[in-house]
Amino acid sequence: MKLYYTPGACPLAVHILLCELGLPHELVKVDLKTKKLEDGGDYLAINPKGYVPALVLDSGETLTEIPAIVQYLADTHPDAGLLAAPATIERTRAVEWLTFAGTELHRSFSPLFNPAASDDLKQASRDRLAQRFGYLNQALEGKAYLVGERFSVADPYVFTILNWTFIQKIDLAPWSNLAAYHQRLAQRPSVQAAMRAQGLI
Ligand SMILES: N[C@@H](CCC(=O)N[C@@H](CS)C(=O)NCC(=O)O)C(=O)O
Repeated sequence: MKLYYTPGACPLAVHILLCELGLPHELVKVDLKTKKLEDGGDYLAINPKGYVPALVLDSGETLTEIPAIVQYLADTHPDAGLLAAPATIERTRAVEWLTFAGTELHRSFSPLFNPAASDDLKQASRDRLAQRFGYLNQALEGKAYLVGERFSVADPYVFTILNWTFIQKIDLAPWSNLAAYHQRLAQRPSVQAAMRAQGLI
């Protein structure tokens, strides 16, 4: 498999999962400004959407969109227990968290990384994130992971997004469950392996 990524960006969620599942993979770095690969190749020829991640399977099929990719990886490796069976509440909870991560957390961060975004929009995004972090903090009360008692496909995505709080100087201290959750996941071997491979630690 080939994972098209940019260090520290959201493909880290997929990368963690590949490490968690022990799946052999090649990393291909994408320059998001130029849409070029390190060898000068055109990323748009791989993923016309122009954003990362893209995961090219050994069959040649290209998958995009984090919730879709991680569900595919977990469903094709059911023994790892990273995602419950379809039509169960536990499965739906995992998809609920993946959607929350993508549409509420990830999207709220986007203006903070956008040099063209106004200060007002950036402040509104910080306020929105604070509200969502409050909810997440409550949901994590007494829990080690988002779904049930075990690590699932939802955790690497939320972990990846929480990493951006350090870049954006958002102090997690007011949300102690969230800070502890991030620290706990940061110790996980698959998380460390992916972060090391991306040069983040
Ligand atoms: N909906 C996409 C979002 C991916 C995304 O936002 N990727 C960012 C990096 S974290 C990106 O490549 N941004 C560059 C761009 O949009 O041109 C997914 O779930 O994979």
